[in-house]
Amino acid sequence: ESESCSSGSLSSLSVDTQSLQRQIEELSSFSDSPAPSVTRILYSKKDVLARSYVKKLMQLAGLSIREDVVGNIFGKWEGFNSELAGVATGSHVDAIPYSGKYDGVVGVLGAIEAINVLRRSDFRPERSLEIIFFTSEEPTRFGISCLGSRLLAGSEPLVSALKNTVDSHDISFFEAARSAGYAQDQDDLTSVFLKKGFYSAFVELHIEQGPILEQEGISIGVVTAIAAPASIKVDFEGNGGHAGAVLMPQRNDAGLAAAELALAVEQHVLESGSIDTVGTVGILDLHPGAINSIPSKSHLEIDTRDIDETRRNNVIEKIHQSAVKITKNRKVQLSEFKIVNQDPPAASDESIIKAMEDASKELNLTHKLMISRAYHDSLFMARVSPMGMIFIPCYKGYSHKPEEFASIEDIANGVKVLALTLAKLSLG
Ligand code: HGY
Ligand code: MN
Ligand code: MN
Ligand code: MN
Repeated sequence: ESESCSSGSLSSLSVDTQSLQRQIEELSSFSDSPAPSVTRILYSKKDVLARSYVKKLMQLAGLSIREDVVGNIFGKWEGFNSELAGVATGSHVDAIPYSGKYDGVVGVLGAIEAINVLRRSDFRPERSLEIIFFTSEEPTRFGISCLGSRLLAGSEPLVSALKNTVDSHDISFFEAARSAGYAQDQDDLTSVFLKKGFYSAFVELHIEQGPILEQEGISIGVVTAIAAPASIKVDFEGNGGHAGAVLMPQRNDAGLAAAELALAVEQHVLESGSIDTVGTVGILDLHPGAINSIPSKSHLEIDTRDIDETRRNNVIEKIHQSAVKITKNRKVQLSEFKIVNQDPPAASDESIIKAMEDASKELNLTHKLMISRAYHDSLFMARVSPMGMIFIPCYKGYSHKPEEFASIEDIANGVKVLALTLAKLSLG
């Protein structure tokens, strides 16, 4: 079939918005926090329920399903030239505590609906189309972001790290994976690695998680690059003691050391000279956590990012220097300064950018080239396949909180652009 006739006949794509909306609501009910928030942690009971819910939708869409040892789930539509490398799409459904119902979900349920849209248009893919449900994109349980896509991208350091990784309840990664029905007989995680060239393209549909598309009234974001994320774990220790009896000169307060470092993160980020440098301290625990006991331990987790990797690394270096300076001034110990991940940014593939732009134009949808400040599984898929991302607007750019919202019209636009882009790439 020639590309023009297929994409030409595809311009009248119809999305079943009613069932897609219902699926988004039903999926959001698998949550460990009350509606409208969503909390869905890797390998939890709610995560397992969400997995079976999505697998059922994949089956209904006529996809053949397989799962790898850590629970990346694949739904495949065999192409008529299936010996060619396939085209993949997908996202995640795990959700950080008290977050929203669209982050990741739009790229999984929307991908399944995109397949249904293509089937309804009598399209037949040349290259197989495969949906990937990444096992865990959020760092919540084990402190490692994009765990599934890092392994798919062949991360040896992650394979060894997972051998002795435990969550905050001291449950090991493998124990947790087994409780969800994965990693049964083998703990050789290299079986997850994708062979280079396994996919000819990977495209992810996602809410923007920023305000630009909504503010500018643009329907589609065509992502050109994904910013470089990094996370750091820091522990300070002091002598603690009675909050009334110990005089100030005798104190080495681990809590105040943490507070000073948190403000240092902000200062180094603001000094970077670019609006693209960001940083925050999203986790700050004090021990023993009693109002009248001087903190003897503090634990911080720092998230800092930039579209420019060198600038981001300079900030990390300065944060480390501040941590050391604080230990000297406050006579506390720096018992841990661990860079958990320090990833490079990723650029989208030019031909995929063109396919997404052409699809938006053919569908008469306004679009804008833009960077993604949030990271995604696409950041790691870009290491093993040409990558692209499609953004849709979300309410005031809200994300990672219960007010997160995307209209079904915007979601349907994203699904159509994804469907047409997949069609183009699968005939390529
Ligand atoms: O944090 C992120 O950028 C992603 O949304 N998990
Ligand atoms: Mn997220
Ligand atoms: Mn996400
Ligand atoms: Mn620690």
